[in-house]
Amino acid sequence: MEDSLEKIKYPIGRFKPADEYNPDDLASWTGGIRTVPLLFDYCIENLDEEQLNTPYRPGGWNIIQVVHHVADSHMNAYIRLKLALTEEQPRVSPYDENRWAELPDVGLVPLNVSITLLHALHRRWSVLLDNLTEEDWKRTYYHPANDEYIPVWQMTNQYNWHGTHHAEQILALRKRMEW
Ligand code: NI
Repeated sequence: MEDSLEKIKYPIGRFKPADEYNPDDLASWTGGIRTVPLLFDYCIENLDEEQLNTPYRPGGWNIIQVVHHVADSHMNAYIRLKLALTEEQPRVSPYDENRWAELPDVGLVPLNVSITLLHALHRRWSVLLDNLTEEDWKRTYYHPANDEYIPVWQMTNQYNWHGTHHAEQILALRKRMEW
């Protein structure tokens, strides 16, 4: 049976935010942020240029765009985290992820560069998360798109999901294509 579009777009399901958290959750989410670059190494192993240029779904981003998108998204997340930790409820800037994915760097820079970027970025990100105080986890930033105050614990929950979500899109494509 063919996978539904919903299943192809959301192989691990849509993000369901946790209502609350405990220290084990924080350790688990931080662990996911620490290790997801390794999952991307695995996702792209031995793919050739044509495979990398294949959309993960009809009309969707190709694998190269997916990986550069994760780097774009997670750079924004890291900046938001640092703003939340150093300012009082800072207003963060939304960005147009689809237009970002069409900018020239995405077409011109090999995706290995963004994989390397993810390894470096997630190293800094997870070390920072490993060293937060109980108070730090409750700090927030203001996201104008949904008029929401997002606490640091919740963004960590969300970005842990986000990395795996995109990696699994690639792995599911490989499985369907028998690559
Ligand atoms: Ni995304």
